[in-house]
Amino acid sequence: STLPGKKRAPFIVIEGLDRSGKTTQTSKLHSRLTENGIDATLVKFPDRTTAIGKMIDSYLRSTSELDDHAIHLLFSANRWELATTIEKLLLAGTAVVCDRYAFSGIAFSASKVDSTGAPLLPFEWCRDPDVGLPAPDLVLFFDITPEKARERGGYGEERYEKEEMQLRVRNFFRRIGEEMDGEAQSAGGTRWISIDAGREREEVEHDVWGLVEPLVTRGVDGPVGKLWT
Ligand code: 2DT
Repeated sequence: STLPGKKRAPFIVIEGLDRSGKTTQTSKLHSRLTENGIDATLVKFPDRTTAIGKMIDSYLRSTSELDDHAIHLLFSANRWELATTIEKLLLAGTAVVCDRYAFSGIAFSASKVDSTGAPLLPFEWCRDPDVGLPAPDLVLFFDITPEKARERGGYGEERYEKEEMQLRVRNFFRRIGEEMDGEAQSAGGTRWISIDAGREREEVEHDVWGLVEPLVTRGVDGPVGKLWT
């Protein structure tokens, strides 16, 4: 570890909507950290490489059907299977940069509706399986309007990549962010920051680095928090 004293490394999550540039920025951030001599590991959810991840992948590409509750729990299990690894990395002084996390889990599942527009899964039920996961120290929420996303060429072919769905997801992300802000301590110590992802790539990159750099350089005191406990 390159950190001073008994500090551990930070857990940084990047969340956001499709077409927000989230994945590009996450890998840019990871390379920039590495280039600056900072130990960092890139993690992505869903992790489609594990046995659970393969089930998720075939569901997202619509080559399989699954009950809405079942797929929700698989997404959560896919995080739990990496929870110990993440915690160990942080304690060993390696920063973890993560593309999507539990917030996507809630926002997407809670946005599912039946043919009459009624929610299929209650918000609280969606959150419960992720309670107690390693809590990020910082969440950067890449926010983009549906109009901007459309200008960028619209959405892809996977399940959930539809405009009405993305609108509902955006609202749930904002609600989660407001709740995290209001109860930062009870949320496990997570700081939630909204980034205007509709701007030029360089501007977004500049802001991200400005938020992350002090955190990785200084390190974090105390144990890894537990989400929503
Ligand atoms: P990517 O395009 O980033 O691979 O995401 N999703 C993701 C959920 O519904 N629940 C979750 O817990 C996570 C992590 C968001 C694939 C899609 O999976 C959705 C988009």
